[in-house]
Amino acid sequence: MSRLEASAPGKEARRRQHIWVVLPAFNEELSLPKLLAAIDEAMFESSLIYRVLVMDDGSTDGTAALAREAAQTLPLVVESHPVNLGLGMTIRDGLMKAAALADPKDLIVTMDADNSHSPELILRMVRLAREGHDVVIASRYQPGSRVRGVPFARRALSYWGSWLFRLVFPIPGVRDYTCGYRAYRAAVLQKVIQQHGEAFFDQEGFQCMVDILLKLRRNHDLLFGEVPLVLRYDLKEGASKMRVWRTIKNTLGLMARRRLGEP
Ligand SMILES: Nc1nc2c(ncn2[C@@H]2O[C@H](COP(=O)(O)OP(=O)(O)O)[C@@H](O)[C@H]2O)c(=O)[nH]1
Ligand SMILES: [Mg+2]
Repeated sequence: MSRLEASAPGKEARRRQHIWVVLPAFNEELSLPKLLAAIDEAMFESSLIYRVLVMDDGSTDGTAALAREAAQTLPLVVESHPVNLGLGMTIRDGLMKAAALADPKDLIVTMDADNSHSPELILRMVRLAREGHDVVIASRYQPGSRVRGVPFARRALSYWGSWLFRLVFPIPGVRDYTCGYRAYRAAVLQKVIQQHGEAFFDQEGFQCMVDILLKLRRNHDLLFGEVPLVLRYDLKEGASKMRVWRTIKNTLGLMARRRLGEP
């Protein structure tokens, strides 16, 4: 009884909400098995029905093979890019695929595949979404947020970035514009994909996360919320894949274009 749940006698069977966890993964063989086990445990303890979508981005290590092996025992789909296309295109393809598979009432979650985000937080994101939020962000800037093991320069960058975004592009309810850990109501993504197609996700690098928010912000009906993130960067296996200067340059360029009203 996973897809369809029995209802009261005489009523039609109802489908319970599914949580689609999209994992953009580039050479994450060290983290992926632990993360998949942690997601499964968290979903089981929270009594949530889930599917994982591993979006392998042309990894050259064992990421794709490990994911396919895990698919034997876990509710998991693997999609692979033949070559490395970068985070933006991977988020695009992961969200498009999840939106195509999901029911409008489902929730689509993206999180890093590097073990720095705890899947236990998904339960709170689900609660906020069920209480009426359309997008829920795991935020480093809420009471109760904690950050462990992030180098000072990265921390400072993200902190001042948050201030700049709030000043230039305020979105009620949003303080963390760049974190990759988010939940979207599936209906919201399905609608923008129906309207704009894959062109909705046109930023190639790490600035894709900001870009999605700036585009969704145009829809004034949407409600954004945040839950406090405990970022365990100290648990991250391997180095960060973010090219910091390139990301700063691309993000500032994106802000300037959006401010000037260009697409
Ligand atoms: N698809 C794809 N994913 C990437 C790439 N670079 C990083 N990622 C993924 O994006 C997420 C964020 O990268 P990460 O190194 O954790 O960045 P940081 O946490 O901001 O330092 C992780 O899940 C990575 O596997 C890339 O070139 N392609
Ligand atoms: Mg990370």
